[in-house]
Parts: sequence; structure tokens; C-alpha cells
Amino acid sequence: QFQKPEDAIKYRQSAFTVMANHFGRVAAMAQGRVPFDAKVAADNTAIVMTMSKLPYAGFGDGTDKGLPNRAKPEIWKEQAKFNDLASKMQAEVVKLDAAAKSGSLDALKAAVGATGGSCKACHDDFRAEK
Ligand code: ASC
Repeated sequence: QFQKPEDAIKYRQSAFTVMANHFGRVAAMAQGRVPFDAKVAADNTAIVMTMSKLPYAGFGDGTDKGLPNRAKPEIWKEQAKFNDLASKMQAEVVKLDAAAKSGSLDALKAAVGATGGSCKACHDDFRAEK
């Protein structure tokens, strides 16, 4: 699937970048920085949901080094914990997408908060400082 560790690192970083971009558009609506448009929100959460499944294929053995990256070695030492946090984030994103489809801004706000929390929970333990 990946020829070299560099390819896997680039892949996972790209997936997170696209996911964060589209989550950010939804968060901007939840926070009132951008006018709420239910259709735009749902289009973006669908992208977040697809993207949320992709990065983890890029964390295989030997992909800790190869390009500058902020993945901590603990990812490969505490894989069950890392995978659990990944699953929790993916579950929050499913709820985020359902909230967007409901058309309720209040539901979207709550789901954006929970989803952001699930991003942060993993970053706190497994992403190095810049
Ligand atoms: C984002 C983003 C993250 C999370 C995190 C939430 O929009 O890019 O990594 O939310 O900041 O705490």
C-alpha cells in the first residue's frame, strides 16, 4: 500500500489536513463565525466522516520516522490506547454527521464540541509539540 515510510507519513498527514479543513468549516458555523447553512454543514461533515477513516492506515510499523512529523513513539508502544482514541473520534464524527443532517444548529454545536474533544484527547497523549 505504501512504498516507503515517507509515503505513509505524507498520506496520514494529508488525510488529517483535509479532515481538519472540513471540520473547521463546520466548527466556524457552530461558533457563529460563518452563517449557519445546514446543507453546507452536512456536505462538510460527510467529508469529515470519510476522511476520519483514512489516516490510520498510515501508522504502520516503521512509519515513526522518515519525514518531519509529530507522531510520538507512544503510538507504537500503546497501540490499543491509540486505536481506542481513533475509534472514539470516528464515533463522534458519525454523531457529528447525524447532527448536521438533523438541521439543528444546537445539535451541531454540541457535536462539534464533542468531536473537537475527541481530536484533542489523542493529541494530548500522542502528538508532539511543534
Ligand atoms: C480542529 C483541529 C483539531 C481539533 C482540536 C480540538 O479544528 O484541527 O485538531 O479541532 O483543535 O481541540
